[in-house]
Amino acid sequence: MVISTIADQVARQVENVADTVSETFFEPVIRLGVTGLARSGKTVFITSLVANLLDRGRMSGLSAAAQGRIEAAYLQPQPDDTVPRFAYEDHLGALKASAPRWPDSTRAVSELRLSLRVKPRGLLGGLSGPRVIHVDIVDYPGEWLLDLALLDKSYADWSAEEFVKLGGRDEAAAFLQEARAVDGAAQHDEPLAARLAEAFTGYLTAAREAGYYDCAPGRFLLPGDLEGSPVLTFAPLPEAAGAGRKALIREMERRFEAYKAKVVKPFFRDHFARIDRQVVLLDALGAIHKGPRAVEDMRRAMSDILGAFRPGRNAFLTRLLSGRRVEKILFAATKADHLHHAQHADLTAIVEAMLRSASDRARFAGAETKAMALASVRATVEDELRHDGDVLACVRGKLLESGKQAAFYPGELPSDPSRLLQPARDGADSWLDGDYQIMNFAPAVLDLSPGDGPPHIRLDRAAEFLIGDRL
Ligand SMILES: Nc1nc2c(ncn2[C@@H]2O[C@H](COP(=O)(O)OP(=O)(O)OP(=O)(O)O)[C@@H](O)[C@H]2O)c(=O)[nH]1
Ligand SMILES: [Mg+2]
Repeated sequence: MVISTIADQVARQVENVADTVSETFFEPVIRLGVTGLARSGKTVFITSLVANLLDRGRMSGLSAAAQGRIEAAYLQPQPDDTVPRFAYEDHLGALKASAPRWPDSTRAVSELRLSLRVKPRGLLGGLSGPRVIHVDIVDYPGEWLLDLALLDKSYADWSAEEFVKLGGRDEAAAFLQEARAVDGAAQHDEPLAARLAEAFTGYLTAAREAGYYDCAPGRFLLPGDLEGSPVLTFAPLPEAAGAGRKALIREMERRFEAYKAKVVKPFFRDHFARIDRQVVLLDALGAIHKGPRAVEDMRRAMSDILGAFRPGRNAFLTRLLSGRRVEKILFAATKADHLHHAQHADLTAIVEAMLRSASDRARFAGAETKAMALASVRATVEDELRHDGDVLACVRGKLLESGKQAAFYPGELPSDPSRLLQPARDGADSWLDGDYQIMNFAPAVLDLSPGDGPPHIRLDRAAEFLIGDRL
């Protein structure tokens, strides 16, 4: 028994060493994290990125592809046996169907290994043979990153902050009423705890719907297989003087701590700490459509996310990373195919301005960062619309809801981003200058020539920034 355990351990160590040796000396691995809040476009991004790296006809912005140095690209079994595989074939299948669909929503972490056989650049290319570089793509919900802030807080601090924040939000009225009526010092009662957690989850869901991004704890919105478990059955409560060991508030506190220890920390340890490059996807057009508050919230979420990547911000994380750090972070506004290309520069400028102010706020000095606007899968074509004697540069596509073809002009984005960001910061209720529309387009039928991946906008540039220097 003992001997077999030891043998097992030795075998495992040998395996680990073997992994490390092959990775360091022969086959470098890039771990690319892909995150973003729900519906920001993570699944479509990964699916199209992989399809376009397998068939590189539309990847001229990726220099290794343009120089013909990528000899082969193929999918391989991923290194982590316990992480669900990213269902690439299913997602691509949905996009490629004769009646194309967007892939289903995904609610947890998943992973895919894409391996590239690359000829080294320059002189070396002629001397040494090609190398294999593995790109491990890890898809995880952005909501989980925002939980990092919870690690620094006690239950009492967190509750107090939540009550201040929720006080200003209509979506929280029902929960606040219920929570304030509760005596936290009374003995713990499971049905009551469950009711409070449910009301709190109801608030989080409504808040997210309304455009708030600071909806932690993230797993309340994406519970997965933790649904109904005690780590997700708690809520903030007002301070309760004289609460004994068996009081409701003590049990809530214990569960809050369990959430930190058993949900938040393992995610950072097992996934986050191993990432080399990161792309954060933002549905910036969606936020602009929702209004100034959503834009301001997105800016804050960006700085919270950046904060997570700043070494030294959090004691737990600093210990965990021990000198390792993410080298590059791309903030990408997705779904740019909702805009005519004449407006892309304005969208990029808005995300750039948000990133600048987020870096100031997070006092970020770490990874190289970049902002850009892209479309993972282009669902529209460009068109012109005549309106009151003007010609509007717009896009045309098939509407998701009705299946009808329609031309669409979302509104004129200002070329000076502060015209959006300033009112957002000042807490304006609506945009003064105009209204911004959004429409959901169905994916277009993909009629691909051999060697071409799905049509996209600037996905090749995103790949160049994220992995180009390592190829
Ligand atoms: N027009 C257009 N729509 C897109 C694009 N990418 C995503 N979308 C839309 O955004 C929706 C969400 O995209 P997903 O890739 O599923 O987003 P996600 O972040 O994986 O969402 P969850 O898994 O629910 O968190 C899709 O169903 C599409 O409607 C794009 O490049 N162009
Ligand atoms: Mg998804």
